[in-house]
Parts: sequence; structure tokens; C-alpha cells
Amino acid sequence: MDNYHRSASWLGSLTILPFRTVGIACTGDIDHDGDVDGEDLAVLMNAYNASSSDPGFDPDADFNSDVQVDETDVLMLMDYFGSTQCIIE
Ligand SMILES: [Ca+2]
Ligand SMILES: [Ca+2]
Repeated sequence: MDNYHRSASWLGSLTILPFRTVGIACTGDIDHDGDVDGEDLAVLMNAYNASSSDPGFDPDADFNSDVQVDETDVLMLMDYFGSTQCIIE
């Protein structure tokens, strides 16, 4: 078998996987619907300025896990605002 036929049979054994869009890990998809939009921002703003002892505290909105929902979390959400195709966790 010459080199041409050897490589051709190797190619024939390859399984071509269909192209899939790979989701991105978004910070800010609080409602887990695959995007970061105004609905997520609304949830964040409802919890804004709350810490773990406050009834309005939402751990899903505390992206940096400092048990305080503040401007740092807003900025983290804004980095991904408008993103779609987020990995839904
Ligand atoms: Ca969302
Ligand atoms: Ca925080």
C-alpha cells in the first residue's frame, strides 16, 4: 500500500462529528434561561444592597460570593449583559 492509499483509508475511519455551538459560561444568568438580559438585572436589583442576613438576599445574585449584593456583582453581570447561548446550569 502506498502512502496515498494509506492516508485515504485512515481518513475513511474518521467519524465526523456534527458541528455544535458550545455554550459560554456566563456570569449573570440568574434565571437560568440561557441569556443575560434585563430580567436577570431585575432579579439582581431586587437583591441589591442585601447581605446574607437580609431577607432580600439572593445568593444567585451574589456572583463573587462575598455574601453582599453590590456594585461589584452588577459590574460582573454587565460584563455579560446581552449574552445569549449561555450554559444553563
Ligand atoms: Ca437569564
Ligand atoms: Ca457579591
